[in-house]
Amino acid sequence: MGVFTMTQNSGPSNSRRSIVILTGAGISAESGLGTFRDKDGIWTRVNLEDVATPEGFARDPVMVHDFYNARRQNLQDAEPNDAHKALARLEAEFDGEVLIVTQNVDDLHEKGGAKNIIHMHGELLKIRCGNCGHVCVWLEDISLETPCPVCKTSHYLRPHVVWFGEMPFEMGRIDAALTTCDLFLSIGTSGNVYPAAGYVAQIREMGRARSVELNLEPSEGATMFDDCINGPATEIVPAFVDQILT
Ligand code: BJW
Repeated sequence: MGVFTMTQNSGPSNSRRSIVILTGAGISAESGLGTFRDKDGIWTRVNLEDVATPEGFARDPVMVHDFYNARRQNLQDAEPNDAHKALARLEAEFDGEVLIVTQNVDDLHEKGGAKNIIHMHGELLKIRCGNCGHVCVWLEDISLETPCPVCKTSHYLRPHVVWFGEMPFEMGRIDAALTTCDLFLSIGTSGNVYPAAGYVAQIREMGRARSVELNLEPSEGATMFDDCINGPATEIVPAFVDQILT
């Protein structure tokens, strides 16, 4: 069976085909950005309750700023890899809709040339003001004294990322895309964090789309997918995209 065989119940034959691609830290691993839960992952070095929860930020904002300042600087040296570029090529050349729903806070999909992207866990190169709500691109370090560029108040800036216990962004748009897609790909995510971890179950329940996991190794939910392809993203993603486009 081809990698993108429309199922019998996948909608009217003249409807435009649609692909939703969920990505996680594994797609950026070969660009030098750390994953979270692998043996040398970020959560083996820092306690996630300290740096990735609103409670941790309230307890020790300086530590949280230090953590994100370092990652913000590190990200600016990172380059997209062949997996990011292959997804951008898919978006440009596929005769239908391609939506990338990334859990990643990096900008490597954009740098790789993709355009239709939802950052459900936010963006590391943006900040948000807790006082006036202003969101903007920010490449420098932030401290408690850094004033908001709009309301000028200090002590309220935070990274524009989604911490545990906070609502991910654009949930309605993601749900709508999952409901109508014909192919669901999950790339480089361990399937530990909800709601993203539940998308494959939603896809299965609807019985409309084919689901494929592309990951270094089988994830927690691998058995939920119709197919699994294992290996480094820079190898398996370009090969898979080639198959779809031919
Ligand atoms: C390679 C590779 C290579 C390596 N090639 N592959 C049940 C339902 C709903 C919610 C919950 C629930 N149970 C619990 C919750 C709450 C919670 C949650 O999920 N907790 C779990 C720990 C159980 N979720 C939340 O709080 C979320 N909000 C929420 O649920 O709001 C309410 C709501 C309810 C119902 C519906 C809708 C909403 C918010 C979660 C926020 C997560 N934030 C973080 C930090 C972001 C900022 C930052 O970067 O610091 O997001 S945590 C971290 O994990 C980050 C990631 O996006 C996320 C996922 O990690 P990811 O990408 O999967 O990375 P890894 O490291 O886990 O996996 C990497 C994979 O790549 C591995 O499999 C490797 O093998 C592979 N790999 N190299 C290919 N070269």
